[in-house]
Amino acid sequence: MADRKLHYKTYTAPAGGWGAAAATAKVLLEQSVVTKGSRALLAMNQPGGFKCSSCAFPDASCTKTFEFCENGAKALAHEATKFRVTRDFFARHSVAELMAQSDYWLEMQGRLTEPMRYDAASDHYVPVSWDEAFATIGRHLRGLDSPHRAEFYTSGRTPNEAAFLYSIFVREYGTNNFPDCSNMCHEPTSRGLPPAIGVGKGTVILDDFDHAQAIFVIGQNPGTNSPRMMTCLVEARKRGVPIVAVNPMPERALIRFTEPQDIAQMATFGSTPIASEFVHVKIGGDLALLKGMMRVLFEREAAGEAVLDHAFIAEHSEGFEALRDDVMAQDWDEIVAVSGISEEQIRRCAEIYIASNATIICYGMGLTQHQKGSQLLQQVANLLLLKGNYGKPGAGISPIRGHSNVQGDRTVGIDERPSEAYLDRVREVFGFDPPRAHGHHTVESVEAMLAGEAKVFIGLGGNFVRAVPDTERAYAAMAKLDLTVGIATKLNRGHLVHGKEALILPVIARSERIETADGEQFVTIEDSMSNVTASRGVLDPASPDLLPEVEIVCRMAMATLPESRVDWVRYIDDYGAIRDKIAEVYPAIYEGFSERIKAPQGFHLDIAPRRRAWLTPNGKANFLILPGLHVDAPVDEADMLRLATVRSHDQFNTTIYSYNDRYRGVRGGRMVLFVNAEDRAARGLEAGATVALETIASDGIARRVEGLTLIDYPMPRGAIAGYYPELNPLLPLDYYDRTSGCPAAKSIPVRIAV
Ligand SMILES: Nc1nc2c(c(=O)[nH]1)N[C@H]1C(S)=C(S)[C@@H](COP(=O)(O)OP(=O)(O)OC[C@H]3O[C@@H](n4cnc5c(=O)[nH]c(N)nc54)[C@H](O)[C@@H]3O)O[C@H]1N2
Ligand SMILES: Nc1nc2c(c(=O)[nH]1)N[C@H]1C(S)=C(S)[C@@H](COP(=O)(O)OP(=O)(O)OC[C@H]3O[C@@H](n4cnc5c(=O)[nH]c(N)nc54)[C@H](O)[C@@H]3O)O[C@H]1N2
Ligand SMILES: [Mo]
Repeated sequence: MADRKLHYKTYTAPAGGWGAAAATAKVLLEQSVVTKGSRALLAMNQPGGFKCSSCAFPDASCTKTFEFCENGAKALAHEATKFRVTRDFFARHSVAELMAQSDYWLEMQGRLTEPMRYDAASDHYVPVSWDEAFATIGRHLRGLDSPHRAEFYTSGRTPNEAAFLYSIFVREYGTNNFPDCSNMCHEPTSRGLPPAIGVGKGTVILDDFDHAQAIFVIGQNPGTNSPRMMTCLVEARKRGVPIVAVNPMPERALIRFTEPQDIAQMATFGSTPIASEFVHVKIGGDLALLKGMMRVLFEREAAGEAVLDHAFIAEHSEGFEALRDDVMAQDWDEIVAVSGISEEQIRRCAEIYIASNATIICYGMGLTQHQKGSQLLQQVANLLLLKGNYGKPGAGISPIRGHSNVQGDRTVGIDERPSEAYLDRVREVFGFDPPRAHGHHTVESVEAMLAGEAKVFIGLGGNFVRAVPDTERAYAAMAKLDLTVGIATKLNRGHLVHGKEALILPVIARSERIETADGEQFVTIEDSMSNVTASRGVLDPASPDLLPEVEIVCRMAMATLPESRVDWVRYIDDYGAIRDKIAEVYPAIYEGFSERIKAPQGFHLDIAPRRRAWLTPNGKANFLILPGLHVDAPVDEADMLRLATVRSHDQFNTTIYSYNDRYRGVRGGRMVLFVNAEDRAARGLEAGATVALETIASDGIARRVEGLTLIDYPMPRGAIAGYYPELNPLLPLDYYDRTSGCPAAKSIPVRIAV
């Protein structure tokens, strides 16, 4: 059904500014946490306080007084909310009734308060003791004929200490089945970059933004998804640094932004233009654009100029000639046709790149979520290598991660394809033999459920069933399981689409204090720029019956592995002891963890390319080739549109804060499609028409979403956008990047049906 209250009006004001300030006040009011929330906001991202859970962009708490971020405030308000989901709530609503409610409604019910178990006879969740809950998990896991029949999901809010212990527990149990939210997100970074530059992480730190001479922001919407990054962009722009934004959607904050911290700007309703060059690329057109830019560099060299860093290339890299041959084989007509960008503008972008001696390229889901996402990132790495943009101030590659600790979780062992060296360390440190066979990533875990091979699903945070592709099939997959466990702060759809038995285990949130028998504990997280910091909650837990994630992991392990070699009892109370073990397993990067974490602003993990050291098999940075210009398989159907599923300004992944998307001018609904007016008219449709969308796929499965309102929007021809997770039913499970396993959620081939 179409949204009845839907309203659309082009947004012309700058992003940020008073709109952001007003939205912050409103959300604190809505969640009834004005005083408590404001107090907590002051502790957020400050030394001695806790880390914002809304994104992984580093905070500048050490240099700036108060970083204001509207979406950080929303995340906090929703966590500190006064609303509660109690046993009475579950007694009032059957699971079938709850299933009929929207994701927004579920979120608005508030914080979970005590462990619950699913009672099939009444179709209600009923209270269960913690002891009984852990006994249930232990019984199921011990009862499986193979440990590979269990899937252990992690979402990236989980702190290092809990994630590390989880990775040890699951490996001692006997499997590497670690589907992770990262598998749907920056896995192309983790898998694509190591063969190129030796690490699967960014090479930039926050300071570099002060030294950059050019910044590219590709496939990323920082004004909404990493608002703290806007401070860096505003400051760079004020210094006259060119900023090139590459996006099929002219995201408002990339065009004009008012810094809510800038009192003068706020008072005068001023704003800063952000992008000096807005590149309105087609969906999936980035490879052609990158090759076009590289082509300009090679053409200039062929004409006798020296625009490349030849010394760097000679000393540090391999594969240069092969890259040049590949790039020069693409002709301009095709580059322009596939990217949707004129040769003239591509040349301007290349000139900006050539003129800069220190360039940062940032990117997000617009690059990773394609069928060849991993290899596409290697082309980003190539462009940077050509001018030696690694290991000098102001330069490097900067994947902007999503969840606040998604990078940290992977660093400390959440990895379905662990290295031999790591497994050897685990054996030495903990004295058990970890399994060597690779486990399931997210898509493979759903496939295992569909095939009836998987029996148990444990979700350490997140909302798996709403985040994964192919919603209907995912629901069916979960229903086949014997046991599903959701370890969470808030009620979500994942708790309602459950196995034969099901548990909801509520946790202490990031903003809340953790007290154990040993006293107050803190946790640590690693941000998108490899900075590790402490996080200490300041609020009282939402209920006395919550447990910290660390304790939940330890007690699951104790219930499952009575003969365990690991001192779980100790780790429940002493988080310092966990950090000591992290240091033992990862001496190269975490040596002296407990001491180093005492620094108020934390410490940086070593990033080898910053030293121009290359942890690749040949010890060099490698130019890698991706032939052709397409990152998604071309589809031979005249009616085809490429669908990008994106986030609105008022959601955090599957958590919906409201039905508005301020900067895109949408109010009162999420069932919308942003479409180019000519594409709409070519189909004989009026603006505001309600349509259905169908996936074009050859697997014989019909995928359709109804009730979508067409909004005329400056999209390139052939491109269409709508919201995640509402459009996940259109994303086929096997439509993913084969190198990383990441679903291609930004380039689903679809057709409009009426
Ligand atoms: N408030 C808030 N903050 C968040 C999140 C949230 O949901 N809400 N989610 C967190 C998480 S887990 C993540 S991963 C990040 C996500 O942050 P982003 O990466 O910014 O996320 P998206 O909104 O999915 O899409 C990014 C952009 O890609 C563009 N795009 C789509 N297709 C293409 C393409 O083919 N090429 C190019 N160049 N661009 C394209 C879209 O128009 C959009 O502007 O944010 C994190 N922070
Ligand atoms: N079509 C499409 N699909 C996508 C994407 C897309 O762009 N398009 N993006 C993908 C990306 S980038 C990601 S990262 C995934 C996100 O996938 P997930 O990480 O699985 O999803 P979230 O919505 O972030 O999870 C929200 C839930 O986490 C729980 N939670 C919140 N805080 C905490 C905490 O501190 N501890 C614990 N234990 N639980 C907590 C709450 O109960 C909340 O309901 O989705 C992916 N799916
Ligand atoms: Mo993400």
